Amino acid sequence: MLTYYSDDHRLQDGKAELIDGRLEPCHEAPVRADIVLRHVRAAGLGEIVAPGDHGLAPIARIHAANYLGFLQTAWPKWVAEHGDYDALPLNWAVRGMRSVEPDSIDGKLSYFSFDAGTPLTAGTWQAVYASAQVALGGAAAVGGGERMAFALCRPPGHHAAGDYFGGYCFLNNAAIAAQAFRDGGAERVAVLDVDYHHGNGTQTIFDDRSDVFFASIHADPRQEYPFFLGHADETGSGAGEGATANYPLPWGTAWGGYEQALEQAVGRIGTFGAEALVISLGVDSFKDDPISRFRLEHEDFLHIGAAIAGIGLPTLIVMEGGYAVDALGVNVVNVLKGYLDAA
Ligand code: OKP
Ligand code: ZN
Repeated sequence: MLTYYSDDHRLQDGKAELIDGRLEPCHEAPVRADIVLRHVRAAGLGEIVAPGDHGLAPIARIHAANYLGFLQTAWPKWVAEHGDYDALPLNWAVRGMRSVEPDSIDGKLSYFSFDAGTPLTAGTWQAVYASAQVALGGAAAVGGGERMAFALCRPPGHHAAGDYFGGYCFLNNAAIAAQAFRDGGAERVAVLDVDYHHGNGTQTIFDDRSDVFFASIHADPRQEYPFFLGHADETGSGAGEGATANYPLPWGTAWGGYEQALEQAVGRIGTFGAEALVISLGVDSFKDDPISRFRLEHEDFLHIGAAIAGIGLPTLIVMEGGYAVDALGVNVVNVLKGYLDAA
């Protein structure tokens, strides 16, 4: 297998996120990708490849032009207004308020985001652009005949929608890759999101589309972030009715409960008839994850990999979350090994 990777992920190195009422060091930090890369190398899983530059066009297939413009110009505007420190939005439009894009940088930050856990920094654009390129490099390899590739994306992407950031995500790498498969000739594409958190961005992007099936297994939004999407009765809208499947699970879920949801999701993807598969791979379902409350063990990630291989489609595995840094490499490599052993 091939692993796609770019050193530019380091350029997103935020100082702090607002979490549980405190400003704390960012969980989504460069060390995450370093550890995963080291374990992929040590396990001898194959070559590490640079993605090349596939340009802005495949990103603009998913993200709105005004949002991409905002991401590329926000930093100097923020510095001019406040100074050379990370930007965080602070308030949002809720029921009864209007969605009119403000002129000031503080207003724009709020308009294009949904939480205060996702600092925009000097290097954010370059890092998220590179992360999207990593996904596109992997998609090109799979489109070109590789059975599976691993896109070691960082920052992650699945919380980012067409025109807003949040949940450590700015560009939706998995959605960009899924669209690249479509534009490369695949009639139908499936996205399976196994991150602990619901992939609200990906779901929103493909909600009304019948050509991209989205399935997500995640902590119940009644209990867990991102709170406002991911319920079981969300099944897609318009032409996309029936092309979304959500499997919310309670805090404390261990392999027994997880496996049942995974089997159902895999079954739905099988009947959808996709020609390519994108996996949003979060390993924050691990028992020791510092911000999550599932109870998966190291070995359960082998089973996730095997289940993905069982779908039998050309597959791009895209890195999303996972914050138990010491365990991150083992858990990700277990998914990859589980896949390779079963394929
Ligand atoms: C990104 B990904 C928990 C607050 C959570 C944001 C979590 C983003 C997760 N009390 N804040 O899906 O791994
Ligand atoms: Zn997550």
